[in-house]
Amino acid sequence: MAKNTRELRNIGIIAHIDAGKTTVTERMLFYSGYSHRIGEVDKGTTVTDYDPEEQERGITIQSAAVTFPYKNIDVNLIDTPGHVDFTAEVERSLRVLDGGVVVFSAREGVEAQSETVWRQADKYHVPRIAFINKMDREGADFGATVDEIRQRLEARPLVLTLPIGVGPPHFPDAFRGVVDLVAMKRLTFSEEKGALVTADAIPNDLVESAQKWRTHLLDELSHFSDELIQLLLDERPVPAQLIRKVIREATLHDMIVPVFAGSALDGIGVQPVMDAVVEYLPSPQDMPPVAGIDLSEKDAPIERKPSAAEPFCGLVFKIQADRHGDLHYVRVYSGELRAGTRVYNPGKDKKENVPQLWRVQADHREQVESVSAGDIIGIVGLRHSVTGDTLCDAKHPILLESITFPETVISMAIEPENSTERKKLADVLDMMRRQDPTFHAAESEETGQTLISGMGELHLEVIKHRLLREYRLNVRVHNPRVSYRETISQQVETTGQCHRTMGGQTLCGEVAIRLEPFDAGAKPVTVVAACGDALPPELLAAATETLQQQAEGGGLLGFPLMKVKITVIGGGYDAAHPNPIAFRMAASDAFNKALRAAGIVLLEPIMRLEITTPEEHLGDFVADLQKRRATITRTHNRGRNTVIDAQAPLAELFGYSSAMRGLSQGRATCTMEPSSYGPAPPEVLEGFV
Ligand SMILES: Nc1nc2c(ncn2[C@@H]2O[C@H](COP(=O)(O)OP(=O)(O)OP(=O)(O)O)[C@@H](O)[C@H]2O)c(=O)[nH]1
Ligand SMILES: [Mg+2]
Repeated sequence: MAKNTRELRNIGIIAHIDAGKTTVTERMLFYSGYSHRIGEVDKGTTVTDYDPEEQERGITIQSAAVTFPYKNIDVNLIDTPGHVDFTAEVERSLRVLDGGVVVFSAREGVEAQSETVWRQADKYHVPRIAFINKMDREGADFGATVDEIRQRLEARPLVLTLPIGVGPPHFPDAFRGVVDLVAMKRLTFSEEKGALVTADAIPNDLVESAQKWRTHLLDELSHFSDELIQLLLDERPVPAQLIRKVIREATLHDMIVPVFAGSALDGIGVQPVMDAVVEYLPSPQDMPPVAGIDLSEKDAPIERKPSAAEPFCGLVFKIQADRHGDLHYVRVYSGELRAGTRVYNPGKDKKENVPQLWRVQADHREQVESVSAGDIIGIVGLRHSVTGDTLCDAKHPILLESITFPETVISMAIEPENSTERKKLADVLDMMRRQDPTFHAAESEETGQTLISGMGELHLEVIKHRLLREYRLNVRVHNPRVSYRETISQQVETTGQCHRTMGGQTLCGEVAIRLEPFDAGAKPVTVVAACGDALPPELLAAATETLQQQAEGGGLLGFPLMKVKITVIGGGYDAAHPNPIAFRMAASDAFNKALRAAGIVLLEPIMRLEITTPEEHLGDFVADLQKRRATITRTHNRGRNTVIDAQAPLAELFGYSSAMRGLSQGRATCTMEPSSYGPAPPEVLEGFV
C-alpha cells in the first residue's frame, strides 16, 4: 500500500486500436518485477487481457487495473481498449486518472481513434506523455508521427528519446536503441526482453543529430524557465536535473507532451517511459482539489483537497461482476476509507456498508484494511451504488459530478426459448447492465423479446458470445438493427386536467406545460419549472417527477425521446384539498396531449467515418458512400494515402468493413464512431406509424 500519495501515480494507457497498449503494459509489469514471465497479446498470455473473449480476438475489451511498484512509487495503471465500441471504458478511466501514456504506432501515426482519445484526455485535463511504438516495423516514421501530434492534435510534442535506426532486426539499419536527450546518452536494452538498460556514450555518427534535437529541446523548455534561459544566454551547461524539473512543471500544466520512441514488442525504449511516469506525471497530491456540490448548503460549490486529513469522498467509476459478487472500483479523492465502516451515497440518499476493500491486480486481488486520498480501490458489498455515484462521509456530504456516457446506436432482439431461460437471461442481462453503462436491455411484454442495445456491431457481438458461450443460454438472437430515437418537430403548450372522484375523494388538478425541441442539455430530456410560486413545492415536484418518468418511457412510437425540454408553466389546484396524485394525473394528461400535438420526428444514429485508402480507389469509395446516404466532409492526403472524412447513417453501414475490403482489395482501413442523431428518411418513419 502507498505510504504517501506523493509516492503514487494513477495512470491510464490510451490509444488507437492495436497501437500496442497491452504490450506496453505487459513490458512495464515485467520490468517492474510484478510479473516474472513476459506475456504476448498474440499468444493470449498477457496479464491485462485475461478474459477469454479478449485472448481469442487479440484485443482489449474491458479496461483492466494493475498496481505495480517502480522505483519506490506505486503505479496504479489502467490498460484501456482502443476499439471505438468500448470508448466508455476510456471515458471513465480518464475521469478518475491523473495522467496518461498515449501510445502511437510509428507506422500508422495519428489515427482517427488516437484523436478521439486525445480529445477525451483534453476534456478531463489529463497531463500526458506519448510513446511512439512499433519503431521496429518497416515503414515506421518517428518524425512524421511527431509532426502529426503537433498538427492533428494541436499539441506541443517534446522529443526526449530519439530512435536509433528503424525497421525489423534483419534490416541493416534496424531499430536498436534510443538516445536519451536529457542525459545525452545512448540507451540499449539487452537480456530477456530488454530488461537490462545500458547507458553509454552517443556514437559519433549520431552526435550531430542528437545535438540538434537537444538544442530544440532546450529552446522549447526555455519558454517555461527563466533560469534555463539565463544558462543558455551565458552559454553555460544546463544540468539534467533542471531540465527534468522544467519538463515536469510544463507537463503537469498540460503545456507540453514528452515524447518517447520504442518497440514494446522487442523490449526497446519502454523503461524511459516508466521513468517519465514517475518523474513527469502528477501524483494525486499534485492534483487540484476535487470540486462538487454541498447538498447540506443549498447545493453550494465545495472542494476537497487530496489529503487524508479531509473528510472522505470518492467516485464509483466501474463495476465488475463475478462469482464473488459485484466489485465497485472507487477513486478516493479525499480522506480515508476503511473496511467495515459505513459511507453515504448522496445522489441516492442511501447509507452503504463497506465490508471489504480489495486491491485489484487484473484477474486476482488482495484484501486491504484501508486506503487514503489519491488511491484506487475495489469495494465488495455495496448494494445501491452504480457507476458515476459519489460516496462520502455522511457528516460531510459532497456530490461529485457523475460520468456521462454516449447514447447507444445499435440494437438486437433476443428471444429466450422458455420461461426458465427467460429468468436466467434477465439475471445475466441485469448483471451486464450494471457493469457496462453503454449497454441497455429492455423486455417487451408484447413480443416476449428482449431488445439489447449497445455502441456498435462488435459490442453486441461480444455480448451475444457471452450469452451463448459463457452463460450457455438457450436464446435466439436476431440480426442487429439501428437504435432509433424520437423527438418533436415544434413547440407546443398544453394543459392537462384531472377531475375525478376516487374512493369518495375528489381529485382536482391542472398542469400547464410547454414542450419544445431543445438541443443543449447533457441529458436527452430536460424538465424544468417556470411558474414562480403559483404551485406549492410538493405539487410541483409531483408534476416534474411524473413528466420525467413519462418522457423516459418514450415517445409516440415507443422509442426513447431526446432533444426535448418540458417546462411546467402553470397550474391550478383545490386549495382546500391539494393532492399530489391529482397533479401526477394532470401532468401525465398534459404530456400525452403535448406529444400528439408536437409532431413526431424519427431520429437515426449518424456515424463519423474516416477512411484511409490508396488514391486509386478514391472514386469507388466516393460512389459507394453516395449510395449509403453519406455526406463527404473532406478528402485530403496523408502520406501515400487519401483520407476521406464522411458522415453516414449507421443503417447504411452494416457490414461496411467487408464492403470496404472488397472495394480496395483489403488495402483501405476505416474507423467509425457515433457522431449524432439525425432525422430518418420518411419511408422509415412510415414503417412505424
Ligand atoms: N512489430 C511490433 N508489433 C507490436 C509492437 N507492440 C505491439 N505489437 C503488436 O501489435 C498488436 C496489437 O498489440 P496490443 O498490445 O494488443 O495493442 P492494443 O493497443 O492493446 O490493442 P487494443 O487493446 O485492442 O486496442 C499485437 O499483435 C502486438 O504483438 C511493437 O512494438 N512492434
Ligand atoms: Mg489492448
